[in-house]
Amino acid sequence: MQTAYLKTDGGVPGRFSQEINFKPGTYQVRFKAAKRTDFGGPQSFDVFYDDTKIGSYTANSGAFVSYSTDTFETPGGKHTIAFVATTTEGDNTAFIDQVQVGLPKPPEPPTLINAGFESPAVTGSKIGPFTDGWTFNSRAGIHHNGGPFGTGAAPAPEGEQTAYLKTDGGVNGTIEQTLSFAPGTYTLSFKAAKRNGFGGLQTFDVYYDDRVIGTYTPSTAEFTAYTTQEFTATAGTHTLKFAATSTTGDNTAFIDQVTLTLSE
Ligand SMILES: [Ca+2]
Repeated sequence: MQTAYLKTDGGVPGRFSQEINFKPGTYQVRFKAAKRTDFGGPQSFDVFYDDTKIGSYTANSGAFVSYSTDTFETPGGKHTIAFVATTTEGDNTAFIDQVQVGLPKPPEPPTLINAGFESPAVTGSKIGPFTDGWTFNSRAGIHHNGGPFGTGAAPAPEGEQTAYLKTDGGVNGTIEQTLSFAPGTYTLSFKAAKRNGFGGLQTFDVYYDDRVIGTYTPSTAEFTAYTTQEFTATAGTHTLKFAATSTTGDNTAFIDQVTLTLSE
């Protein structure tokens, strides 16, 4: 029924903390965080064990997402776990809930945030730049069934909204998301379609960091399933990106139902 929140407002970053009586050992803090929607900017924050920073985070989705800190060792006794906001300007809020201090768990494969582009909920469309799990540039956005693309957009294969990647005015759309990966070999799957009855075909590349793991040109208005090449991720944060590559004309591809799969 309740969450904590960390605000930055009037240049004062929020902070909350708790002193815990530890048994000696290795621990990790786990929690869920979400951003405040439709007001202010994303809040970033650090988590501390006493004066040791054990993680830095930015709550950039309106839905709660699970996070785990780095592991830390304690000799036992009383120590303080603190959550400290790090933005210094604007009026930014992160909500934090379900904080647990526990034994470390092995890293889990990451979960894409807003994988079906259902957030933010729009009645028509919303063009970037904005961030909601994914970061959309000025030629990418979210489209609702029946929105301004009209019959040019097939109904979303998942939910009621899709992403779109445009090229126009010589600027290419990009949609990207940075995730904390567990090591392993992954593929990214998604569905894509072209815009019907207007403009040309959109081509786009899919990236794991700087590496292209697939190049696509949806040629029908019906959504088609695609899967990238396998890519091997190391532990740590990496970025998945859809980047339009057509350079002239007014071209649009719709994308939905993105799935990240650990294959081994
Ligand atoms: Ca969707």
